[in-house]
Amino acid sequence: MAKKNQTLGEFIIENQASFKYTSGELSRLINSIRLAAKVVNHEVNKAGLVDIIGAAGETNVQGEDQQKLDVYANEKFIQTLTKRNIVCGIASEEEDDFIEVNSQDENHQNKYVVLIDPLDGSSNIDVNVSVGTIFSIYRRVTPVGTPVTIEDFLQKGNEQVAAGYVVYGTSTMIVYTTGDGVNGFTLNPAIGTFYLSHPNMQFPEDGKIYSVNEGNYIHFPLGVKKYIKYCQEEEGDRPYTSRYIGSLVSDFHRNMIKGGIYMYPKSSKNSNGKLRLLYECNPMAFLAEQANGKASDGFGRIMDLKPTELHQRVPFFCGSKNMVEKAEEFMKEFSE
Ligand code: P6P
Repeated sequence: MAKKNQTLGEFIIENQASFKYTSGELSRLINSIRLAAKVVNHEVNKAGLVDIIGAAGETNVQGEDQQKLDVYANEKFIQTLTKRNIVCGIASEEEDDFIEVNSQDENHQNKYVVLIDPLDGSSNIDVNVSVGTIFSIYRRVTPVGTPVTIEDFLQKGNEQVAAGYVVYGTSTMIVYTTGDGVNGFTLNPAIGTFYLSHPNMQFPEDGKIYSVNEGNYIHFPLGVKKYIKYCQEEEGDRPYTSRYIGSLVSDFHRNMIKGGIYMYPKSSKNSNGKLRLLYECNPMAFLAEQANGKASDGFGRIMDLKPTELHQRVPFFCGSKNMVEKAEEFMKEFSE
């Protein structure tokens, strides 16, 4: 049972036995993410002071300008995960293809693959708005002893064994699940220790916050337009409040605490939306469902989708259960 002010390290050890697979490997994996989070946090917190912000002059596989901090965060998480000799493969938003980790696993005995968005919301870095890291962990499905393959990464979200995020905000937090609820840990930067500050996080079933980039309104499907107008009309506990930070992790985190819905729908500009299924939507969906929330592509459960490509995008509706279900009603009623 989670006890407030427990350290992340104590929590991992205490809950290790409840995890159906572990011989400690997953614990070591979460610990490596904890270490990388502290290292990246240190750089994020001083991004304004050194010449580390601003585009690195290259673009990533998504065609987006790569900020130097994107590159740094990507390198740190990959290095830390590789060094611990626990994973057999890593996929990252910043890498065109998956990385086979066999530098220390030449016999391919490691059982886990990790998918990461090393610094989500990076366009906010040089305007001092919070950003985040998102991670998703699976057990490999191809035989141990053979090289990892793309099939190990293209698993449905409901096969995840763990998922979480780091939010580099007014404080730095790690929020994660191993399938037994969601717990949040806040970093005490003075001593570099994460403490359990938000045990058993739960989405309120209802909320009064909707998060969507309304600048895309004219490009949205009719069902999304109708739902946004529903949020804005004078009726009962509406109009709702519009809050959109432009960082999925931050909008999700606020909505999980206060109640709300985050939407990144498809549009005439983005036929499958913008967010990536494997390292953004699936991990956030796992967290949402573990916190009594819901995650949908507007018509069905995100974690039931069978991935076909590493960087594929899907429409994303996530948050308080009743709000997501209401949005789904509009999507179904006005589907084109
Ligand atoms: P837009 C950041 O790039 C991100 O992936 C999410 O974190 C964020 O919610 C969204 O894209 C913002 O996209 O098109 O509204 O600027």
